[in-house]
Amino acid sequence: MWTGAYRSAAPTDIVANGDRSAHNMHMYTTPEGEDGGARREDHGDGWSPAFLAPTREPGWCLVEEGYSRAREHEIESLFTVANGYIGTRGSLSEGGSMTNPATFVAGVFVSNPEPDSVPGLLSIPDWTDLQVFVERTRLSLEQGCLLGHRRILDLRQGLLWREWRHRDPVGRVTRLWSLRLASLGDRHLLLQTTIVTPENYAGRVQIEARLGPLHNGLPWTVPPSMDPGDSSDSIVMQTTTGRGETIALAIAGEAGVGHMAGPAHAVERLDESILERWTCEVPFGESLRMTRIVSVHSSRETERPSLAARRRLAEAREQGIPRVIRMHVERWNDRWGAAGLEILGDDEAQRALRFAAYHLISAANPEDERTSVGARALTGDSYKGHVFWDTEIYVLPFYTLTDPATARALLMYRYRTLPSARRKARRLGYDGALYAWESTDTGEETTPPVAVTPEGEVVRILTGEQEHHISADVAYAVWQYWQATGDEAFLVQAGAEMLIESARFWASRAHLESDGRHHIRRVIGPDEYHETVDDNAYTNVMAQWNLRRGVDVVRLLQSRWPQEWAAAAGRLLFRAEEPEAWLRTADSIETGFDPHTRLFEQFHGYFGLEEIDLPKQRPPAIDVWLGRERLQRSKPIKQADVVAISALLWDQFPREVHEANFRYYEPRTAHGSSLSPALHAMVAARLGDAPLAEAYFRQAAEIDLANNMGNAAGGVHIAALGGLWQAAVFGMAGMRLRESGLAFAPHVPATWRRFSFSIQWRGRRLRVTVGRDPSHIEVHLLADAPMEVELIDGPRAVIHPGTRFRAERDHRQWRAWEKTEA
Ligand code: IFM
Repeated sequence: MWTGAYRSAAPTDIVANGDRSAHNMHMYTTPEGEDGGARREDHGDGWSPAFLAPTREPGWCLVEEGYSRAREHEIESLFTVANGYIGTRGSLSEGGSMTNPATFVAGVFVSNPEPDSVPGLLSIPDWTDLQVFVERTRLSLEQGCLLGHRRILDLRQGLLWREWRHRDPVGRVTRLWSLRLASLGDRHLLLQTTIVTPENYAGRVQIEARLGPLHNGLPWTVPPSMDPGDSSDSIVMQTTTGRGETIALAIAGEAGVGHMAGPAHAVERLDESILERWTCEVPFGESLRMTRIVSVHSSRETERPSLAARRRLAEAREQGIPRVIRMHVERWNDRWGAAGLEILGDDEAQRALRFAAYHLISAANPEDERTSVGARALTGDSYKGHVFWDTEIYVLPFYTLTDPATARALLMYRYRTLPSARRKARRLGYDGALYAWESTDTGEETTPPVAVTPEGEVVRILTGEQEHHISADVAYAVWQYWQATGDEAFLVQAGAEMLIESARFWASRAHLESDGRHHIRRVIGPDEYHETVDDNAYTNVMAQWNLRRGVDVVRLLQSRWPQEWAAAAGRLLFRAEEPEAWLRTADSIETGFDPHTRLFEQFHGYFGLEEIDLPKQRPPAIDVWLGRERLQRSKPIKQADVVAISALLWDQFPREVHEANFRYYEPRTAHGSSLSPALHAMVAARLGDAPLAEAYFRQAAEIDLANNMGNAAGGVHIAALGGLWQAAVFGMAGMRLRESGLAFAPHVPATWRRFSFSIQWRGRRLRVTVGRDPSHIEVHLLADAPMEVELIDGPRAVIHPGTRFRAERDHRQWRAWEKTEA
C-alpha cells in the first residue's frame, strides 16, 4: 500500500451532503450516473465551452479535499502551474495565514546586496490575489462555515481547478469556482478565471483583485502613458533587475454576469499594490465571473518588453479566453502524446509518474537557450532557483527522449555559459571548462560561500569550490543527447566544444603521481557528507569517461566534418597531441576499483571509516543526528555516489560489479538528498530486485506527494521527479541506448501489470509496453525509418515503421520477436 498523501479519488462533483465542516470533507460522493466528473458550469453566456471540465479519470488528477493550514505551503508547490517561461505557485487567491504566493520568470535573477549572498530567482508581483465580498463580508476559508473545498491539479490539461462552497453567519451560501493556468500555447500568458455564484440569495457581490507588492526587493513602475486610469483598461508595469534585464507585465480583468452588461469597475493605486474592484448586484440564479489575464515579457526576448506585454495581452483578449484555454489544453495534449505514460495495475505509481511528467513538462522551455531548470523548477524559491547537476543527470533524459527540442535548449544554456566555466577553471588553475556548481543566468559560480545551521553556527559551503563532477555530468548529457537524437548540427556547433573543454579540464585536474596513477584530490563527490576527499570514485570514473568521449568526438569530427573541425580546432587552439594525452590520463586514473571484491572504494580511505548501522527506516536528517564532524569520519552516505556510476554507466561494467557495489553501498546510504531514491530504484530494477526497486520508486514518488523529506514547501524536487521517470524507463523497462537502436531488459514490479511509455529515438517515435504474466515487451515504431531493437540476453530485430513487435519470456528465456498486427 502506498502511504502517499494523494490516494486514488475520482474528481467528482463537489456536492455536499448537507452542511459539513472542514473535518469531514471526504464525505463527498460521486453523483450517480453523472458524466464528466466535475461540473461543467454553463454560465448562460456561452462563455464556458463544453470542453471546460476537469479531466475525469483519477489517474490524471491530484485532488486536495478540504483545507489544512499546515499543508498549504507544500500544496502550493505541488499545485504550481508553469510552462518553462513562467510559473505561479498554487496558492489560494484570497490568501490566508499560511499562504506564500509567488510567480517566477525563468532565468530572471536579482542580486542581493547583503555580503556573502547570491542571486535569487525574481518573484514578480502577485497577480492571483483576489478577495470576494458578499454584502461587504469577505469570503474566507478561515471564517464562516466551510461547506466544501476542493482543488484539483489536472495533470492532463495543465489546469488548476478549485471549487469552494461557503456559508456566512447569516446563512448565505456562495459557491466559488476557479481555474488557473500558465499557457503552454503561448508561454507569455497566465490566466485565472473565478466564478462566484450566490446559491440561495440574490445580492451585492464584489471582487477585489490586487497586483503587488510593488516593492518586493525591486520597484515596479507603471509607465506614465499606461496609467491605470488610461483607456486601454489594462495595467502595464515594469522593473529592471539590476542585472541588466527589464521585465514587464500587462494585466487586464474581464468581468460579467450572464449576458448582462459588465459590473462597475474601479482601479486604485495603493502604496504597495494596484487594486481593481468589480461590483454588481447578482440576481438569483446568476454568477459573477472575472478573468484575469497576464502577459509577461522580458528584455531577453524583445527590446521593448512593456510594449510586447501590452500587445500580447490585447491579442489574447481579442482571441477570446476560451480560445486561449483551448490552445493551452491542445499543447498539453501534444506533450502527453509524446510522453504517453500508463501503468496498469498500480494507480498510485501511474499518477506519481504522471505528476512527475507534469512538472517536467512545466519546467522547461524549448524556445529559450539562456535558461535552465533550477533545483525546484519554477515552483518555489529553495536553492534560489539555481541550476545544479540535477538538470543534466536527473532531468534532461526525460526531454532528450520525449522532447528533444527542450533538451537541446537546456544544453545550449550550458554552451552559452561555457565562457564562465572556462573562467572558473582558470581561476582555480586548470584548463578547459569547470561549470559552476550552482549556476544562474550568467553561468558564474553562485554557490553561497557560507550557510547558517539551525543551531546558528556559520559553516563554509565547499561545494562551489570542490564539487567538480558537474563538468563530466554536462558532458554525459551532451553525449546522451547526441546518441539519442543524432543531432549533427548540435554536436558540431556546440556539443563537441563542451566535450572537448570538459576533457581538457580533467586532463589538467588529474595529476600523475609517483605511483604512476593519475589522482584527483580534494573534491566533493555526489555524497556531500564527505568533503575534501581524494579520488572520489564517481568523479574519477566520470572524468575517465569524459576524457574518452573527448577523444571520440575529436575523431568523429575529424572524419565526418573535416571542414567544421578545422574551424573548431583553430578556434579552440587545439593541439594534435591532446587526444593521446587524454587517453593516457584516462587509462591511469585511480578509480578505487578492487577487482577481487569488485568494489569501488567511494574515495580514498572510505573503507577505513567508522561503520554505523543505519536503521532500516533511515532518519531523515542523519547529518544533524551524527553531527558534521562525526559524519566526515564515518561511512553513512548522503546519496547515490558509487551507485550513480551503475545508473549512468551500466554497460561499462559487468553485472557482478553493479551487484557488489549496490549491495555494499545501499545499506550505508541515508538518502539525505532527494536525488537518491530514484537512482536506487533504477539500479535495483536493473539488478532484477523488483521489490526493492518498487520500494525506492515509492520513496522517490513520495518526496513531493507525501512531503516525506519535509521540505516540499520550497518547491517540488525536480531531480527526484526526473529520476522517477528514469527509474521507470531505464529501470523497470530496462531501456538502454545503442548505436543502432534501443535495447531493453524489463523488470516490472509485481503490481505493474503493464507499463507503456512513448519516446523518440533519432527522429523516430516509438511506443513501448512492458508487462507481466507472461513477461513481455511490445515495441511499436510509429514513424520514420527502420531501427534495431534488442533484448538483453535475448533476440534482436530490425523493426519497421507502422509495425508492432512483441517478445515473451518463457522460463527465463526470451522468445524471438514476433511481428504482430499494428
Ligand atoms: O544537486 C543537489 C545535490 O546533489 C544535493 N543537494 C541538493 C542539490 C540540489 O538539488
